[in-house]
This record gives sequence, structure tokens and C-alpha cells, in this order.
Amino acid sequence: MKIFLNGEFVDKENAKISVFDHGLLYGDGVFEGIRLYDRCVFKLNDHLERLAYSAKALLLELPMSSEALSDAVCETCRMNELTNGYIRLVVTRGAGHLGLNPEGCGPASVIIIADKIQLYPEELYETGLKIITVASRRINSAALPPAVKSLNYLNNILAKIEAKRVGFQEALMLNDKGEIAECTGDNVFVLQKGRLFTPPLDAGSLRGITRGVVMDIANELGIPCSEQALTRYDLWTADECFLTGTAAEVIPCVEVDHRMVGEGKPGSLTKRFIDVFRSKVSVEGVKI
Ligand code: PXG
Repeated sequence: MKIFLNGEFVDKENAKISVFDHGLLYGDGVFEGIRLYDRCVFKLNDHLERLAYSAKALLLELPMSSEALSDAVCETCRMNELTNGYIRLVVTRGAGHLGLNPEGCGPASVIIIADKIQLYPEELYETGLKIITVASRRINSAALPPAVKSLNYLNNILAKIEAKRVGFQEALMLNDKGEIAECTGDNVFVLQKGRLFTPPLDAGSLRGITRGVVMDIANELGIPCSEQALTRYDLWTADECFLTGTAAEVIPCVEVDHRMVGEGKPGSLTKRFIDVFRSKVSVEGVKI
């Protein structure tokens, strides 16, 4: 496996960065998880735009232009002879001193890993996920804007651990008002009486790329879709529920907090979203 590291391709064993990099010392950096489908990088420009916004929010200057990053992502896929896969693009603050101050750090490191993806088992797309609300909350937007896809995922990791420890694969995270924010690495949608709802970004949701694609699909299918503050009650009483994310794609959710969603199996509209999503992924990407 060849890793892109600061402009060069290096073997996995030699893909190393400094222990003084603030990405490691403080989680000071940004990243994207991107999918390659049938030699097409799905929504690459949207991912690069989100990366640029995340970096700007952190006053982190990207050491490469979006065009150069786009070329590097494609080249990393070609180098590794991938047809389908998962790309992790990481930009760290760079090596600096043993203090929080990022002045004097740098240059920023750019890492691109292109690998196969560990999917949820296909069976789960047929049977659906069961999720549970956990005590770990989504970070307050006044503390760190949830739109910033930073290297700090500790509260999401704690939420994942909490869910796993009690036998669930995914955790439902609330914001500090007690509204639904999202799952640990996926956005949440509910269908109620033929309408689609998802929490607004200010509820603590990441502006998920897959979330955006699902909103476009709703538009195409003529299903009304709106961003609305949601509570656990809305999920408990929904007709259908599904999660979206680059890794998970569109995955049905059939149980929330021990309450069956709808009939307790993936709903018919959810299945349509999954089908349309799958039909788009390889035709709408950037060819490598
Ligand atoms: N919310 C959060 C907090 C995320 O990190 C999403 C939603 C979905 O966004 P996209 O753009 O992928 O539709 C993410 C996605 C994982 C994992 O293991 C997920 C993400 C990052 C790292 C790992 O599921 N990000």
C-alpha cells in the first residue's frame, strides 16, 4: 500500500509523522472520509470544500490547493489500483512546540490513505440497525462548531463505546437541549406520514455529504423534506428511520431506545432511498 504523505508516495511502513505534530498532541487538524465507487470518487468537490471550510474555521492554512488535493486523492487511488474503496484525507497542524499555541507549527501535513472499506454487513441493510441514546452529548456549538470536521472525535468515540458496551452498534447523540443531533458518524433521518425530516445543522449535526445527497433524492422523488428540531419522541414514533454517512451510506434503523420503528423492519421509502442512492454513486463521481 502506498500512502500520500506531503507530496510523496511512501510505503505504509514508512508513512510516519512527527510526535511533535499538533494533530497527534492535540487533535489539531481536519479530515474527510471519501468513497471511491467503480473508479469514481463520489462528491469529491463537496468533500474538498468541507475540508477547506473546516481548515478555515481552525485558522489552519491548507498547504495544497483544492485542485492539487483533488489530483492527489485520485492519484492515491490509482497508485493502489483501487476500483472501490474508502479514502481518508487528513491535514494536521504540523510539528511544533509542546504548547497549545499553533504559532511555529508547520508546515501542515497532508496524508491520504486509500484502502478497502470495512462495511456494515450487507445483512444489516436488510434487517436494519438498532440504536440507543447515550449519555455522551454532541459537543456544544459554542465550544466547537459541529460543522468543523476536526481530528477531535473523543465525545463521539465515548458515545460509540457506551452503545457497544450495552450491545448496540450505534449511538444516538443529543445536543445539550436534549434534541437529536446525530449518531457518532452518521446523520439521522425520519419519515413521518410521507414527509422526511432531519435535524438542522445548529442542532449539532455535521453537514453530511450523504445527508445532502439524500435531500436531493427526496426532491427528485417528490418527498417533502425539511430540517427540523427532533426529539427522541419523534424517533420513537416515526414510521421509518435511517442513518446516512459516507461509510454507512443509507442504512435503515428499525429500533430506537427499545422502541420498534414502524413495523420493526426497513420501511418501503427507506428502501427507495437506498436504491436511488446506490444508482447514483458511481455515475456522479470524479473519474480517477
Ligand atoms: N456526522 C459525523 C459526526 C461524521 O463524522 C457524518 C455525520 C456523515 O457525513 P458524510 O459526509 O460522511 O455523509 C460523519 C462522517 C465512521 C466515521 O467510522 C464517520 C465519519 C468520520 C470518521 C469515521 O463511521 N464521518
